[in-house]
Amino acid sequence: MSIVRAARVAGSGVLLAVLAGLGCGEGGTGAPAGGAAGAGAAGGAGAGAGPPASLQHSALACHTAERTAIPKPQVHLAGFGPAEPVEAVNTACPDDAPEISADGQRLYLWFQTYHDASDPSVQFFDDTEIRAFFREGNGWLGPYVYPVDQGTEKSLDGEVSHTSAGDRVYFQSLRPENISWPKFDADVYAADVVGGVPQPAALLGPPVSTPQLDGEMCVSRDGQELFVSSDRDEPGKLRIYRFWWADGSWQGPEKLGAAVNSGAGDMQPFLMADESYLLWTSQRGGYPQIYRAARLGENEWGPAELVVSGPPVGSPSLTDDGRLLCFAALAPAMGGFEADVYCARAE
Ligand SMILES: [Ca+2]
Ligand SMILES: [Ca+2]
Repeated sequence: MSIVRAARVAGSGVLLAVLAGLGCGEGGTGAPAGGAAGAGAAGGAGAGAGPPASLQHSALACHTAERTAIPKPQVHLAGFGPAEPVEAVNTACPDDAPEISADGQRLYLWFQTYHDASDPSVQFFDDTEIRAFFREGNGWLGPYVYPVDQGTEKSLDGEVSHTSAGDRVYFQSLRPENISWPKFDADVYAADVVGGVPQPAALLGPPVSTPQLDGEMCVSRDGQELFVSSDRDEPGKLRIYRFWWADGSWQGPEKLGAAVNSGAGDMQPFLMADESYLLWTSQRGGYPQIYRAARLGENEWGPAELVVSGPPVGSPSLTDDGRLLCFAALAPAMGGFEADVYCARAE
């Protein structure tokens, strides 16, 4: 989910009531994917087609069948066809923060059952989940619950990001293990994925997570870098920071330069598997749109180019062959927001 939106929702006081009175936990330091992260590595989510037997079908239902119209996004990438909604996964409720897997066989998203977060009946921790879908022919099987919340008492989990091999998942979460729980600020978590199922996750403590907002990150597909959205330098202003794995721990941060971090709100990074481009969501145009910048060096980036415009759009990801781009498109709805997943394919 958008940590910007999450912060706004928290301001309503609904969440604060949920969070009151709970203590602060302590987490370990996560390690990146071990060994070679080759495509199709045994034991990873990439092994085999279809859902793992232990994944359960979602029991959460959208509270309304009434669809909110979302203006069609425009893709400005040479060689790409138009963006199309992924109707097999979209509902009348928010289907947000998608990730397409490296091989295009799995699609993950963040789902919530309601729009109106000011409704006191909303159960923040119970009415959201990470969903997984599995490609079957031209469609998608699902929704299955993707249980990144194993081993914690309660959690509000956000956008997931996987290595190419699918053996490691990174995501943002609000849970009692957070650094500054019960303050509403996401932290970054990571878990091994065994047989397509995430194992209990560990908090990535400093320098990756801070007492400020940290989330909506991506792990590089080789598992050796993290790009994290955070307002650690200026509360309320999201910027993208880079971390890298060396000497057995995460090093950093390095703030990305002005080509990426405009100061207007930059978030939701995605590094392409061949590391040619970073894609991300920027509010430099006045509302969220998707941009990309060529990678010229370790932390050197070319000028920002608009990739997807239209309604507010965000959370880009691409398959490792760079031929399938998926993202979320948003519209205001019923006092909250509606989001659907769109994808565009290289022709
Ligand atoms: Ca934090
Ligand atoms: Ca939707």
